[in-house]
Amino acid sequence: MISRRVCVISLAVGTLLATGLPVSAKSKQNNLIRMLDTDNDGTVDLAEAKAAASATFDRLERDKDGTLDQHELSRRLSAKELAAADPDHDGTLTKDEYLAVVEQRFKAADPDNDGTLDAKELNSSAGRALMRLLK
Ligand SMILES: [Ca+2]
Ligand SMILES: [Ca+2]
Ligand SMILES: [Ca+2]
Repeated sequence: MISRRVCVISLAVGTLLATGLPVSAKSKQNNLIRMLDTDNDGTVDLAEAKAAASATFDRLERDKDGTLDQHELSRRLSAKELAAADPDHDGTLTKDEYLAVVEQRFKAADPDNDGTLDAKELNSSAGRALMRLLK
């Protein structure tokens, strides 16, 4: 699957409708949304989160053995979280396993269950846990 990010990135620059959003502290979060929001609808859906996570996986996967170990994951997952996400208990995550954690965290960050994350949801503790896997 090829990300649509490349073609949409130029659109994202032009469409900055920050009117309804208070507080300057939010602007960092908005940058985050714009970075992930490849269809430019103002929210992050699961496909967008997974596309970002997949790119992050490839970036973190320095020794190119196809999996992320605790060292490569750094502090994105605790040892306990890694163990829970690692059904074959070999101490590493394949991309599928990594994306499964992303999906779990996405759902945890989407309490209204509408399939998208807005700025407020991304900024919740569950949303921030998700973001750690995406960047
Ligand atoms: Ca979107
Ligand atoms: Ca590796
Ligand atoms: Ca939502």
